[in-house]
Amino acid sequence: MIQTSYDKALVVDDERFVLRTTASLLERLGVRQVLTAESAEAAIQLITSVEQPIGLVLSDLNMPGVDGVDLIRMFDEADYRGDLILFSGEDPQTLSMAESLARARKLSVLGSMAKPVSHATLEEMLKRPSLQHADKPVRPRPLISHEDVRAAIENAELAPWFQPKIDIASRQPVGVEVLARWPNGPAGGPVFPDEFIPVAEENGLIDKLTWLMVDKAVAFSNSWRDAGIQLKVALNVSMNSLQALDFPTEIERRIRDAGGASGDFEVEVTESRLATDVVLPLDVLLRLRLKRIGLSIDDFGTGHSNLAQLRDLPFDELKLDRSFVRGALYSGRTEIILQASVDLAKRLGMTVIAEGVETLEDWQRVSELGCDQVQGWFTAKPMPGEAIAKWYKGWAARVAQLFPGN
Ligand code: G
Ligand code: G
Ligand code: MN
Repeated sequence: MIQTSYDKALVVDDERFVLRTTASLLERLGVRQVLTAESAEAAIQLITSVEQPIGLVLSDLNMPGVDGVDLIRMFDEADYRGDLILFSGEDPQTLSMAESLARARKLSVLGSMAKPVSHATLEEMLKRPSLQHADKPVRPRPLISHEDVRAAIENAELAPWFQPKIDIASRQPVGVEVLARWPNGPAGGPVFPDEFIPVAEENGLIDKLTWLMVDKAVAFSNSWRDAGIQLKVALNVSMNSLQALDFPTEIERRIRDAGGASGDFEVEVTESRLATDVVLPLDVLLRLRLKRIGLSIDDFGTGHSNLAQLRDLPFDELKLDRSFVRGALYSGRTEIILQASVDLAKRLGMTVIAEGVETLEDWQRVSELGCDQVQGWFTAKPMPGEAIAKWYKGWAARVAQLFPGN
């Protein structure tokens, strides 16, 4: 018997027989307590009322009065943060669409399966890594004010954290992505970018935030260089900031004034939450290129990143969105899209990096697809600049363990 990490699970189906058999399967697989619900409404009530959170929900996709689309919306609106397995008598294509819909809503879907639920399939699915954002708070916090964000930027309370990028062929760290962190927010604890980036964007503070990240990141970059560590530093810049024609000159000046070289930096173009249909200005991108600042298209496969941009704009790196990278393990269709994206980018002469690589299995898969680099929790979570040198040394030892013999 495997030992699952689930304390409490919930099975949702309108047929009692299915409830009973599935619940007993889960118990045999080591789940301590299994609750059941005969309707979506009853399930939502349990999810929102039970004190000890439910870690896993197995739900039928089609129940009287509630179809799969409603069901997924209900889980999302109930702010369910545990893992989810969908099952149904529908065809595999429908199941896979439902899975994608749930993922688009940021639900942590382990997978989907056809009825009847079998012991072997369930056992395999329970071993899959959870997609829960483990280092993020489970409940949304109260909204933070733009005064707080402004003060945090002006007092330089925000810090750049860094997540390594590794070259697959050489297994060497080649760069780091800068991710803004606010360690001591208004409520005392850390505040994550999902909360303060939108506030900064909506209140005209995003450029100030970018410059703070640049100034601080260049200082770290210098210290690594002095220690013999060469890492290209990738800054997240929202499309809104790139509308300003003087952006390239300003970023270059900041890098130079802080003692860095612009060729050691790149810009990851991220979607702005303000305007989703802004066009990236070619003149700004061209200027960045002339200054040897790398250009990376972020979150490829979602939102703003599209084929027209690949056609028209001089990107040198493509970052595959992590939702694709994770999904690749479980869906044939995703894998086809992923393979085509990688081939396309390679033929356009771009470097391809896979985000969200969490396991060695992910690493091997994206390596087989032809990706050049990986980034993700498998190699390292984002860390403060002071921690990079130590991590860098430790990585060499880990490579020797992970890939013995070469
Ligand atoms: O680790 P993570 O929670 O840091 O980042 C969440 C999101 O916030 C990512 O999509 C990332 O692009 C964005 N983000 C993180 N740091 C910055 C930043 O300095 N500027 C901008 N514009 N976006 C950032
Ligand atoms: O800019 P971008 O949206 O790509 O930001 C990267 C985001 O992904 C950050 O929120 C970062 O903390 C997160 N992240 C980085 N590596 C992993 C990973 O392996 N798994 C998951 N789930 N998130 C990751
Ligand atoms: Mn990014």
